[in-house]
Amino acid sequence: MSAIQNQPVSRDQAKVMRRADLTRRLVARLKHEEAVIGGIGFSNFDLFGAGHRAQNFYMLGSMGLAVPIALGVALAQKQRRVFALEGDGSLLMQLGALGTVATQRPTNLCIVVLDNGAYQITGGQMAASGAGTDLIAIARASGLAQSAWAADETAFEEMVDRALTEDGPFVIGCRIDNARPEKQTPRDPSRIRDDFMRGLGVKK
Ligand SMILES: Cc1ncc(C[n+]2csc(CCOP(=O)(O)OP(=O)(O)O)c2C)c(N)n1
Repeated sequence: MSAIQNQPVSRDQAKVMRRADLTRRLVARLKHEEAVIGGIGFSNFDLFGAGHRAQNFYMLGSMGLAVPIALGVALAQKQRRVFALEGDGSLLMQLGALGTVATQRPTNLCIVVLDNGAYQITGGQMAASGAGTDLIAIARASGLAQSAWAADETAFEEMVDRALTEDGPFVIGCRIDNARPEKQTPRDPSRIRDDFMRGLGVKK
């Protein structure tokens, strides 16, 4: 049994949820300047759409970097909880990051995998996850025992609460829809970097 969810469900059993709604639910639970890294794809658009926070970083341009960036922040600032919001296509491009997280074992890191089975932002091409590749099974096999699919929104919130209060690393798998994002992140990478560094207290 996974430590992060009391009643584990398979990817097929997990409810397909609204990506923007899940992102809002996550952000609403953050009270202690937790860092959130939104990966390329619609995950960072929805993170911006949920309301800009100084501790948000929006990855533009490169797939698969939300987890490595979040890992770096988690290791550098162990007192801060850190979330990575990564699309399934992007995580598939950087699967080795899961083994690196398992090796480093940051207790303050939670990876949220947003799985729509597709590369949505580039036109909805099917990803391996859409044909049965189970990213939570891969996370567990990579050494991340506290990995589970969120059965529904209530389970997702419970899992986020555990990630905010208990020792990780955690991986939360979310089946999500293909809705268009409500907003787009302004494309200004150096400003995103500088704002984030200020938000983490490492730049004046
Ligand atoms: C190395 C690399 N390959 C391809 C692209 C083009 N690209 C940008 S986003 C994206 C799809 C991302 O898929 P996913 O992470 O599942 O997010 P979604 O679009 O479904 O929200 C692709 C193929 C890229 N930016 N970088």
